[in-house]
Amino acid sequence: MNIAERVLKGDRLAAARAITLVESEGPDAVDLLKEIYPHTGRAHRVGITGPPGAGKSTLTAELIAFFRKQGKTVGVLAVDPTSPFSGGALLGDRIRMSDWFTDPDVFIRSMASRGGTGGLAMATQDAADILDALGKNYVFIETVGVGQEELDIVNISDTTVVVLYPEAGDRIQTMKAGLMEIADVFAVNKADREGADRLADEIKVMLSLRKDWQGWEPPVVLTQGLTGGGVDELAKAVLGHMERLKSRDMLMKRRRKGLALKIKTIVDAHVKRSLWLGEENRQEIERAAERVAARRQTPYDAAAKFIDRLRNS
Ligand SMILES: Nc1nc2c(ncn2[C@@H]2O[C@H](COP(=O)(O)OP(=O)(O)O)[C@@H](O)[C@H]2O)c(=O)[nH]1
Ligand SMILES: [Mg+2]
Repeated sequence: MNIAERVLKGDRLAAARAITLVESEGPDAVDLLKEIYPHTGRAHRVGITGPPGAGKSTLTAELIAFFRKQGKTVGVLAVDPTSPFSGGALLGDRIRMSDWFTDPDVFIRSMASRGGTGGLAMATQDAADILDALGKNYVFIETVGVGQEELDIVNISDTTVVVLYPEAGDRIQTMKAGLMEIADVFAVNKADREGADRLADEIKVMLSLRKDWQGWEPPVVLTQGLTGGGVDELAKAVLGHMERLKSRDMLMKRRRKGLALKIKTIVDAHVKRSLWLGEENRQEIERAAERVAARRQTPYDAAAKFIDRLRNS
């Protein structure tokens, strides 16, 4: 049996190897995805994003507990440049991510960050497909919500949970705009601390100013990662969002949007690569640079001329 067949049979080791393949972006990965793809699309993909230290990993570990109690299987992809499994590593925590390492129905993997080229989002999406093919009912994707690449989470998840916490005030201010746009569900974590209610109210006020939620107003759930408080409600909000997507025929629409972006990204990368592979195009650019340096042409005219030449060739 090849790796793809083993993944489809539920072989965890094969899934781990398959994810390493997509991380390395080789042709083997393309073949593998071709084989598993008809068997994907079943898992509910849930993005968990928010600032570092908000409690994403802690809440994810709690959500795993919720879904495992229902007999569901779970995959977790942690895209965290710092320490993906630090969540709940401290004494006194109820459930830690690492507590799930030995459960055969939970698959946890951290994705290696390769310097924000967009390749990480791509590999993460492929990895989600692999866990989907492996038969996981839910795939959680944890990312740190800073910068543009991480906001890609919205394009690879069916439901996006934004985790915030009271002390993060300033940082949240700067990220608010982006995070407000992408959240399907808000978790105001560390509800045991002061300011949680106020933050939840603030979020609700901001949400009320928006009009284009298309039939889904993101719930704001107070959670306590350390005690598990509010986690049932959070899980139900996530499930409710999926229900709504399905009942309004929005699931396919949402997925198509994300997939269109992915196809474009693949085409972009291919075009870029093949464009500068040949000596001829590179030399043409060198000659153009001479003309521009001699002030006979602007860079824009040179580029337009180059594009014209490509079109006619
Ligand atoms: N006080 C308090 N601390 C929490 C809560 N949830 C998580 N933490 C702690 O916050 C820290 C960061 O949690 P972690 O899950 O690693 O955050 P992540 O970076 O968003 O994944 C850890 O020390 C957790 O134990 C909570 O509800 N209340
Ligand atoms: Mg984490």
